[in-house]
Amino acid sequence: MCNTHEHPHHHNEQAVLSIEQDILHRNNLLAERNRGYFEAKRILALNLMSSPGSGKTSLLEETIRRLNGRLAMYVIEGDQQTSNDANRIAALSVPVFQVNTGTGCHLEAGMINHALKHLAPPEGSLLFIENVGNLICPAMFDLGEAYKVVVVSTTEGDDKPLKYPHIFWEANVCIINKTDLLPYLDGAGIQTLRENALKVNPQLQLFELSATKGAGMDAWCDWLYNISKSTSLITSFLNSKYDKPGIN
Ligand SMILES: Nc1nc2c(ncn2[C@@H]2O[C@H](COP(=O)(O)OP(=O)(O)O)[C@@H](O)[C@H]2O)c(=O)[nH]1
Ligand SMILES: [Mg+2]
Repeated sequence: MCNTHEHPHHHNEQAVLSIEQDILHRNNLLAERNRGYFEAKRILALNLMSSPGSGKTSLLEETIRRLNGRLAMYVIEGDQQTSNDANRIAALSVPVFQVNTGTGCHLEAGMINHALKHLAPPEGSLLFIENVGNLICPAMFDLGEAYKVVVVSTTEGDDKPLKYPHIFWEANVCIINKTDLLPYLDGAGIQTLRENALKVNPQLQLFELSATKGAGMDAWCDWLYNISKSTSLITSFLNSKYDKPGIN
């Protein structure tokens, strides 16, 4: 029995593997196009990823309130269905484009490419991409962003970085949200969650905050403001070097 099944099985596995490779390869090519667009226009793009309900949209709302008038901000929202999150962002008068992925569990570079044509963020702006709520699939798809930000909330349990390490490996920044709920939770508090995240990826830049109550938001907004400004300044310095007469 086993022998007769072995052969066709083998072929199926190869077919699945090569389709997966094709999808990821195509995604990577499109992600590079997005990256080139961001670099040319000195746009800082951040990809926010988390489980559903960790507080990505709340974090964006509070960040926008605090940085409004200081940075030009644009948002791409990803969800399987509804425009609920886009409506929350639009209420703050920030340009937003909603992508609905239907049965899809993550955003892909081609969707960002499409959204960019509608949003047309100007030179030097800050672009937030809120990914579909999911700790697994979004980690595999490069969107051309400069930073991947993983949001994890205190109520999710402190072992999540160990159970879903891939997204924590891929991320540059980890935000631990809902610190205001710590007094109501059993367990070791925030320390184990912090340690587990750093165990998986010691390079993670960590922020601990409460998006709805405001604690810790200043450090995150200051960091964001500084990298956004330095992205536009560094690139403009490089551009100006190449713009100089006599350098071809
Ligand atoms: N207590 C508390 N609740 C929060 C915080 N951030 C978000 N929430 C709540 O968590 C729920 C999900 O938030 P949302 O921003 O929609 O999460 P998303 O699915 O990751 O975009 C909402 O009821 C928010 O009000 C926080 O820092 N503290
Ligand atoms: Mg959301």
